[in-house]
Amino acid sequence: MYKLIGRKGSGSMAPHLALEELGVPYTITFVEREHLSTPEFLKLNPMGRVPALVLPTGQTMVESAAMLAYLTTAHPSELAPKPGTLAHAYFLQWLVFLSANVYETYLRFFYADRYTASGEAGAAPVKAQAAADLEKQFGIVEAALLPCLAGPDLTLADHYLYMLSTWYDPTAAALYAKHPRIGALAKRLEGRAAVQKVLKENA
Ligand SMILES: N[C@@H](CCC(=O)N[C@@H](CS)C(=O)NCC(=O)O)C(=O)O
Repeated sequence: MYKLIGRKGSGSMAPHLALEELGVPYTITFVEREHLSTPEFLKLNPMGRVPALVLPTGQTMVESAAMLAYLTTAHPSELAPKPGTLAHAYFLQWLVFLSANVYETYLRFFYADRYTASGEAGAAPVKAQAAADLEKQFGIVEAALLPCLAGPDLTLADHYLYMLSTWYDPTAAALYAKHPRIGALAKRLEGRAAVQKVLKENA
């Protein structure tokens, strides 16, 4: 049994979607932000961030993109290309691109004050740069969709993109209006029972 620790609507949605789609036994525990700085949680993730995933063997792993790479290898399915293929190379490429760039840019956008030593005045330009970076990054993703990230077939990298699209400010719909391929992918994913279930649990 996997045990996922997350917060509603946060980065834990990506492994939550993966566990649900792969049909493996798991539990999800949603914690409040204050819990992330407790000694109990810091033992699981010294960065004090969710998600954290306790594996069936009892050890814990962190980093959402690594969780998807791991889970799709441990539980092969049609939602990830076979390791060693070109499609798998692109699957990994986009997982890392999304987590290293888009996720990170969202953190600068929503927590701009953490990225400056000059208080509120410093936060505004950090946030503005992050907004510009998000536009560029989503533009790169839109151009790459064929119609999915790793090629013609849906993979869990697309679910990761979907999670990130739901964080768009002011609304996901505004992102989809600018980037119709990302919008079409989101609509397709929202038609999946596993995605609906996870969305409901994160509401
Ligand atoms: N690179 C990490 C990022 C994790 C992360 O930043 N999580 C956010 C939630 S989306 C968090 O726990 N923030 C709590 C905080 O910073 O106080 C991953 O992909 O798992």
